[in-house]
Amino acid sequence: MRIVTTAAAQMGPIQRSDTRSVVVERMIALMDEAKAQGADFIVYPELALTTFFPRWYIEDQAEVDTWFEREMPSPETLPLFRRAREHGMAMSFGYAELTPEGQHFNTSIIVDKHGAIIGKYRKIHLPGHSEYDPERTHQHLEKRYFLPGDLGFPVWRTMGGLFGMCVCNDRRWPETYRVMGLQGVEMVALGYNTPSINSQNGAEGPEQRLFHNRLSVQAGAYQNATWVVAVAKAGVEDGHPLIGGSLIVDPNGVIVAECRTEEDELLVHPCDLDDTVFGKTTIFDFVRHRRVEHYGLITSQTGVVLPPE
Ligand code: ING
Repeated sequence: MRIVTTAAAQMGPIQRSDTRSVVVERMIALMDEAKAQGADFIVYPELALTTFFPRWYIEDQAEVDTWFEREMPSPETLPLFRRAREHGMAMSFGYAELTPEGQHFNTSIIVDKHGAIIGKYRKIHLPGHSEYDPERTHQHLEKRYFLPGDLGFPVWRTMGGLFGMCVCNDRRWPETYRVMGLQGVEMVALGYNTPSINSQNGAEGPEQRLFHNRLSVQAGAYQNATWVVAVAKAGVEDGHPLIGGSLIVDPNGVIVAECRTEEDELLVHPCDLDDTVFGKTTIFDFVRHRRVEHYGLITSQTGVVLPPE
């Protein structure tokens, strides 16, 4: 038994006018509740410190940069790191990273129970667009504000197991989980900010968004025999609704806990990392069953092969 009692700390909306300090207070309240329920590890959403600012078209780079953190821990997040160390609790959260070289990433980190940042991931699959699109009901300018991640999908040995991260749109791509699965990952921690409606197809509403969230996360977990903890920033931010539906999914793809609200809401579950062993040594024993020599076409393909005229 290698139990990591894991808390999914879903957060409700963060308004454009909310300060980071007020947000950190909410994160600490969730952390205290997680401690009271015996959690060893707490996972927060993507861009957990601010509103989902990529919905706004901003031309002035200095204004864009106000949404980014130049250092971590930053002055506003120091109380969170301190409380985590007091609780002896590991944590993962997402934030907008501005590097000393001036590069902008949609980043998430894993911090161990001593308060040391042991892992960093930068979002690779950036959805949306880079220029203002008047056709859309709302903007989604991640391609404008962030560079694609340059760290790959690492897996770290910590908390007695193998942990990895991804961010939001990454969870929709099977490659994300498989690259970590091939490294033996036993728990993937991810946050998301997913609009409840599609900016290009009004027909797709929250029900379908929630369905695709479950589908993507359950498939990733099952097909790589890993736990997946997927945590939403939810609710209405300055009039723009985001889905909730945070999940803890076990290595068989079974949802063991799911949020019901679009507010700050905590899930806590004793995740036994040994529950990954059966899948990894039977149906998804990659060494015995994958036939990489036959996959060449897939790795060389760049886009969709259209049917003959
Ligand atoms: N948000 C959304 C997500 O991938 C999206 C964007 C929603 C893309 C639905 C495609 C379909 O969950 C972020 N931040 O990636």
